Formats: sequence, C-alpha cells, structure tokens
Amino acid sequence: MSTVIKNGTIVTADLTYTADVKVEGGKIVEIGPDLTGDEALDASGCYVMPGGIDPHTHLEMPFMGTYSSDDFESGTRAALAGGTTMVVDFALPSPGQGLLDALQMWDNKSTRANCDYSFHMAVTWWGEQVFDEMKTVVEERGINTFKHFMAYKGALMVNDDEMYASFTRLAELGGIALVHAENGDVVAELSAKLLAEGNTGPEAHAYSRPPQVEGEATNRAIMIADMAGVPLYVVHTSCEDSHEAIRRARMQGKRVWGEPLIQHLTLDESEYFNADWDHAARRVMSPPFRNKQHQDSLWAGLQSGSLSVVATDHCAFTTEQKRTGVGDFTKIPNGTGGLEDRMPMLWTHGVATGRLTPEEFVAVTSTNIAKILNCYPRKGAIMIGSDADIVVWDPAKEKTISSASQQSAIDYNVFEGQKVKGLPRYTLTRGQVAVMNGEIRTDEGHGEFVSRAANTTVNKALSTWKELTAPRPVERSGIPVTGV
Ligand code: DUC
Ligand code: ZN
Ligand code: ZN
Ligand code: ZN
Repeated sequence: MSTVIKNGTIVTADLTYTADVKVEGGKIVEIGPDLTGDEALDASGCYVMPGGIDPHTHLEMPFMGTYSSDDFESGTRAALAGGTTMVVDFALPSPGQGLLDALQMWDNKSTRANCDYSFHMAVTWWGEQVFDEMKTVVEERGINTFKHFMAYKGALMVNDDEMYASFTRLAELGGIALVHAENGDVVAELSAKLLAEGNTGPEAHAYSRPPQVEGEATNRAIMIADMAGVPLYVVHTSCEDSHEAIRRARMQGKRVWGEPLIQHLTLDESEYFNADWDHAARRVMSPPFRNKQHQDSLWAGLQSGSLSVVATDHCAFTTEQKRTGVGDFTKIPNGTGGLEDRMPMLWTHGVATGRLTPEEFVAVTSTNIAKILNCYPRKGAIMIGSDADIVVWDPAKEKTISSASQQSAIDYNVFEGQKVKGLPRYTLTRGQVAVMNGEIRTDEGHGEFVSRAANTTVNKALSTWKELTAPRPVERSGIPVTGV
C-alpha cells in the first residue's frame, strides 16, 4: 500500500520546493512531480515537513511523590495531534537503582506508544554499577545521551565529583552529557528561607529559582564538560544567564547546545502572581517562567542559532496533584504539559510573526534534534529512505487552545484560550495517518524504539585543556626553590 502526498510545498531545514512525496512500507520512497500511488492525501495550501521531534518528555514518571499523568499512550496521542511524531523520554533510575533495571521499566511503559520514541538515561547517583552499565546502555541499548540533575537536592541531584566522573565516562563511550542546570544547594537554601518567612504560595517557587541559579549551574556544567572532553546539551534553557554561557561556549568552539522550551518562549512570570492559586500552581515547573527580557533572549538565540532546538519538558500533573502543595510551594509537583501545543505555538509566535522562517522552524522542531541526538536522517528529514514521519502543515488552520478538546490526560492547559494559526492537516507516523483533518486515529503500540548509536567522530569537545595540563616529566637538579 502506497500513499502519495500531493500538491504540497516541501519544507526542510535547508530548502523549500514543490514536489509530491510517496510513502511505502513506512519509508519515503519517492519525491518528485506528479507521483501516483494507492492512496492520495491532498496537501494544497500546505507545507510538507518532517514530523516534529520532542527531545524532552516525562511520561508516567515517578516524581515528587506521584506520577506524571500522561503515559506513553496519551502523551504520544497528544504529540501526534500537534504534529510531533517522535518523543525522547527520560528513563530515570531511583537513587541506588541500576540503569538497566530502570530501562526495563521504561521498556514496559513504552509498549503503548502511538509514535516512535527514544530514551535518554538519567544518572541520579554514582557508583561502580552505573559506570559499568553505561557501556551496555550505549553499546547495546542504543542510548547515547545521559542526563544529570544539578538540582533536586536529596533526591535526583548529583554533585560535581559525580558529574565529572560520569562526564569522563561518557567521553570514553562517545556519549553526550545532558544537564538540568540549576544550583540545587542554593535552591534548597532559598526555599527553606522563603518558607520560614511565610512565603508558601506558588509565586515563591519562582523566587527560589532565580536566573542566577541557572546561570551558575550552566557555567559550571560547561566547564566540567570541557575538562572531561564531553559534548554538553543543556536542557530547558530558560534565561539570558544560561543562554549567555552557552553562547560564549559555542563561540569558543565548545560543543554545547541549548534547548529552550515553548513554555518559556511564550509564557512569563506574571502567571505566578495570578490571584487563583490553582492557576499559578499549574504553571509551577523548573526552571520557572521568566520575565520578557529573558524571553527576548531565547527568541534571539533561536534566530541567531546560539540555541538549537525547542522542546516541552512535557511533565503533566492534574490540578488535584498540584494541590499537594497547598501551604508549601516545595511540594507542588514540578511540571507543565505542552506536547500537543509546541508546534502550533511556535509557528504562531515564531513563523507567523516573522521571527523564524519555515526552514528554521523545521530545524529547531525536528532536524537539529535528530542530528544532535544521532538519528538523522532516519528522522528529521524528507529524504528518500527516511522514515515517513511527516506533518502536512496548514498555515491557515486556526483554533483556540482548550483543555476541553486536548489529548493530554490533565484537566487544564497552560496555554488555555490562546489562539493559534498553523496546525496539522495530516500527521503520518511511519507512513500511517494518525491525524486526518482534525480526526485522531492513533494505533496504540504502533510506536517503535529508535536506537541512537554513540557518535565518536562528530561529538568531540574542542577544548585543548587536556593537552595543556597533561602531566609531563620535569627534570630538575638541586634543592627545590619555593616562593617567588
Ligand atoms: N522540571 C520540571 O518542571 N518537571 C520535571 C523535571 C524538571 O526538571
Ligand atoms: Zn529538568
Ligand atoms: Zn525534564
Ligand atoms: Zn501499527
């Protein structure tokens, strides 16, 4: 059975042109004029783009005493509804748990996925077992990215010595280090002080995590990665303080990438001052939303290329779950949704406003991600032989975002009431039509794991630090002289 996408305009990360696309056996088999096939999808007036890849989700994740509410079924259904055809979720060992053991849990959950997916591995503690298992994870399980939490003290946080050990190991294995960059020690101090002074509401969450904690941790992670010789990917870059460090590192030739979230690009800190406790608590995530200046910095980063991708950190909790934190903001489960809305929101606020070109949109929502994570051009491309993960994007289609019509399993949406223009007409996951003119026809279990090998040639950090400081013999005679 073949399907031809007809009369559309193909947009890739480098090129916009007119051609039909023929899909068969889950792959793109032909690109050209006047193609024929068993079935045709009309793309007139639409852009035909690589399906979105969300490099950062937390589906059914045990966290802060509960589980995030979207699982691999509802989460990937939401993804497809919004034009995203692959998600990369974090397999998260509890401290002391082995990496392979945690991966088994994620394998079990992900059997319900409606679209393809991959995993990042989290390093939440350090020891010989983790050191050993990292090799198996990279070489046998096809996972080349490992996340380190510099925050969540007493739970997921790793210290600098552990981070350095893990980064060094990753450099040997050809992996990439990911960091959640917030100074967890300072966050813990600020949180305790705020609570002691009677600041218990959701707005105090933002006070406890100012941009400086993120800037400091980002700088520290960059320097540690440089000493270990490992490429670094900074997740949820939310502010200028962190962006500035990434920008500087990149200009120095270091292989560092920054990942702003659609939430930070479009929502600001005023959300936390809403008089409605639920409204504010539903938007509690880490890092928190920032002011307009930080938002402008993130948009500038996408425009200039100093920030590489746009993600969601989709980690959805119901209002009921959020209310665990009434009277103590530190107990509000951290996280917001966004999987269904990332592409339409970025199109509306990025492309429709003229800030991004359609090609840049494809780059930051798909192609750059596939390249960095090493699954390009299987994913992130409209090329013969690529997986037929395709979104037929109608730039004229409009809707108002509402929790009443969303796929996510929660009872609200942080973008509630926002008008978006630019939505999928069709979403194809490996050739199968999952969204047809607004109708969702997902196929539970259709999603397959995407293996991502280590990339030992491209992913080298460029610092010369190691050569400059490598121990070398010094021949001396006589009595050592100390002092000046
Ligand atoms: N931040 C969140 O808001 N939720 C999940 C984990 C994280 O780092
Ligand atoms: Zn994080
Ligand atoms: Zn996250
Ligand atoms: Zn199927």
